[in-house]
Amino acid sequence: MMPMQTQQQLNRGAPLRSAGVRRGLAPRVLATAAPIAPATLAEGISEHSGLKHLPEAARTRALDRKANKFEKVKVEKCGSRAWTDVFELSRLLKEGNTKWEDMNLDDVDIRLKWAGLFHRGKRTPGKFMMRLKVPNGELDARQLRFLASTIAPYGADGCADITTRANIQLRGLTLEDADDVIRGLWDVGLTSFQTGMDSVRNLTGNPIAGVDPHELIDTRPLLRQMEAMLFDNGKGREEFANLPRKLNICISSTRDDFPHTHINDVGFEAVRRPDDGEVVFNVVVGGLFSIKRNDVSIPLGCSVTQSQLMPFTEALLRVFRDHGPRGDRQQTRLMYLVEAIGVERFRQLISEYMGGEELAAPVHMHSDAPWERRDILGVHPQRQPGLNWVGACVPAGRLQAADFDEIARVAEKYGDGTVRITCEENVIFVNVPDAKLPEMLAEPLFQRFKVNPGPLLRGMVSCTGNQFCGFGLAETKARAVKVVEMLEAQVELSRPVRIHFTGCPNSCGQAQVGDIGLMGAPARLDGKAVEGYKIFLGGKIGVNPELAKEFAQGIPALESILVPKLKEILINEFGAKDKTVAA
Ligand code: SRM
Ligand code: SF4
Repeated sequence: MMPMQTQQQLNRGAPLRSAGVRRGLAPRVLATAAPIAPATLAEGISEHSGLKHLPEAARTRALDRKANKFEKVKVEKCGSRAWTDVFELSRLLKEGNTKWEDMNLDDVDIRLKWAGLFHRGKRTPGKFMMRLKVPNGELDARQLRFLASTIAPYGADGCADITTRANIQLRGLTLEDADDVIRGLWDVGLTSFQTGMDSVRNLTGNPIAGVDPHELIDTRPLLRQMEAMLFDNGKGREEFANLPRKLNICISSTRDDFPHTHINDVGFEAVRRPDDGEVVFNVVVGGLFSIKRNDVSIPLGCSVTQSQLMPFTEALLRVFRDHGPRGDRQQTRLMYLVEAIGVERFRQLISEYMGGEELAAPVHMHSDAPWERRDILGVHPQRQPGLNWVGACVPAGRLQAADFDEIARVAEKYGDGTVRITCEENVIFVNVPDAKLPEMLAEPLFQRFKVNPGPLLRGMVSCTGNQFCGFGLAETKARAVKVVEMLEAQVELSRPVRIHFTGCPNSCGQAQVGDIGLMGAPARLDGKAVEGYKIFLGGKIGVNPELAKEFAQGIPALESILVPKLKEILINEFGAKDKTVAA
């Protein structure tokens, strides 16, 4: 537990509640923001500085007067130090040898994110969210049970979420317990390292990889290998700890584009080469959502073979690290580097970093046959005869400790003891024999996590929202479930409609990907400022992806206003029938 005195200090609001903190920075960071004189370089770079792995030009950018404040935090001490600091802080707190008020605020609020610990200082002071890495969203029963054990001790504060990157976030953790949880994660083959700040995010692939009759390649071994290479088997790779910004990478193996290559910084699209039938990957780069800009990725103009995939990814990361912008934080994502130097030069740099490796031209990938993006919830025959995958809807992705245990039990009893979690925040059981289906589907778990949910619940996605997230302008998860339930009671739809809720313009809930997107935004009601949403329409994923466009703004978040507004949209734009009106 957090010391009482500190809890009071946090509640009192000083100094953590300053404007700096609201933006994710403590006042002390702002105070140390003066540029470091070039003389520091001449004296040699501290082994603790984030400059250590940067070449001269990148150091200059990191030290520039115009470098953003996170660059200064990294110059002072590399985020990778959190990989040892977290154990030290946990130990000192457990022994009672340090107090919260004595700790470095940059470490607690910023650098610990490199170890996957996000202090939820604004909403739940003293409690941390821990973000994991689950490559390709695949978990086994042992891992699921361990996850249950990490949150169970925190009672009502402890819960978890499946994220929009097919990943797990644990909630309610204290820093005292972090060291034990990290060691336990390693023991079961998971990690929380390099999941936050300027690191590569969870690697996403096809959630039905290996069982999908339509996949071109099983994305799991590729992503596992990439994970091991990029993050040194979960222990953290210092060389990649000081990127200019986060980087999202995914591999898509079907025309459904389940991992959304169009909104990842780096997307690998599997395609079969017509001449020799080998599966290679067309590369697209620069997709991003942010407060300032939302864009789909653009073709890099090359394809990579399976044997080039790892060296290519490693080289791309080095190019981004060494050449990426480090000024205005809102202009540091990969797209800005690609635009600044041009697609050709960016591709050429990657090839140079690969030792002059030739990169082949992209391969024409789509057959002209129409393709409807598949809905993978429900029971589906696998490519292995007699076996099925069973997709179940986890409303808003929220899980309790008991849910993890129950998912593990069901996966072991009826499947092969593994599950996949998805970017739509759902869970897929695999390798279920035909004969076991009836008994499995009668399990109580599927009364809550429905295998055949309604047309809106099955496509509903929600970010964390202001329940835990300091950026949140609106509550999302609980409201999303409520609003969708109310709408399903009132309208009849002939096809599913995907509604994405996101609490602010960072768009972690991918509002622009949904058929309908709701984004937390200011609104007014009877002249007073209230929580509200913007509404987006028309997101498309897969072949010819499109981002949803803003349709309405300033909609108060009250169900009495939101539900009729969405009902009208469903009727006018999606052909819904009003069930409340007699025929
Ligand atoms: Fe996100 C920051 C949650 C997917 C764009 N995101 C945050 C933080 C860390 C802010 C904070 O410190 O509180 C949120 C943590 C809240 C919490 O307590 O959970 C947060 N993002 C999430 C998750 C959990 C949403 C969810 O409910 O699923 C997702 C975790 C993914 C994961 O497992 O790693 C999550 N975030 C995304 C996505 C979607 C995606 O990757 O497909 C995006 C948009 C795509 C993109 O990145 O281009 C996204 N998050 C952001 C941004 C805007 C980035 C930018 O360039 O400006 C921020 C703010 C930032 O990084 O400064 C942000
Ligand atoms: Fe937080 Fe905004 Fe991301 Fe939602 S979209 S998790 S509110 S940063």
